[in-house]
Amino acid sequence: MAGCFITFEGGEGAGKSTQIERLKRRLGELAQPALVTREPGGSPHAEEIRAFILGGRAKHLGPFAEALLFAAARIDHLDKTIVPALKRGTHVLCDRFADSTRAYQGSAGNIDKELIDQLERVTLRGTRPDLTFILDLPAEVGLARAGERRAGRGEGADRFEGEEASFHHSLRQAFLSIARSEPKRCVVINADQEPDEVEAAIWAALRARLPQITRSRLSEDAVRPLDVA
Ligand code: T5A
Repeated sequence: MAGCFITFEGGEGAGKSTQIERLKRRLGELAQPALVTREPGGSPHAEEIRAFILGGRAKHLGPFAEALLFAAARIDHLDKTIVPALKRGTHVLCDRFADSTRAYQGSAGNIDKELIDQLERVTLRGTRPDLTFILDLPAEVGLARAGERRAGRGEGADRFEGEEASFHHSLRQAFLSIARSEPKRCVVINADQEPDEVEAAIWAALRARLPQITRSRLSEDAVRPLDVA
């Protein structure tokens, strides 16, 4: 596909949304159009499923049923938003994707890995991220950040923020384990530093992994020889 598919993963309050907006801005300066989207959500039907899950209404069904709901939302998101954008040459920056199901429902929710593998295969149908940034930080630091932000908005903890500390610690290990198992796709970024430092680390990794999107499309157009054939 013409666009690059980049996902951001990590525990609660890791700084994904903050960094996605910064990256979109940088890419925009290079005339590299990027679409920002999120999971669960990112398409009208998937947003409905998001409200249902994060409102805690599927919790009593257990982690496998929740994984199926995340997958249903992902199918719609892929079909309506992600794949069309990639096909028209727009890069997609996605706040969480299939690795979150692996970590939250698979590892932390104790679902058999083989089952998660099968679900992922039928859900993604071959559309996998070109690059995944795993924003890593101690669970307590991320939860404190997310809690502060929610308090500022007068909101309470959502479905997963409200889980016990052990759940959040196992999430961190799950994301690190995904990164170890797929080193070509995943880059672990230390998210326990200032936003500018995190941004610089992400940009350096992007330049190393996907150099074609860190160059200006405008200057390429300027130097491209005329097609005289
Ligand atoms: N989920 C999702 C599953 O269980 N399975 C799945 O398959 C999927 C797709 C989604 C929930 O669903 C679960 C995981 C989640 O629990 P959400 O509301 O989308 O929920 O929440 P999160 O994805 O966790 O995102 P958050 O909004 O909580 O965190 P972000 O986006 O990682 O962090 P961000 O950038 O909003 O920053 C949080 C706060 O910290 C500050 C920001 O200003 C903000 O106030 N901040 C920093 N502070 C200090 N230093 C830095 N470097 C900072 N960077 C940001």
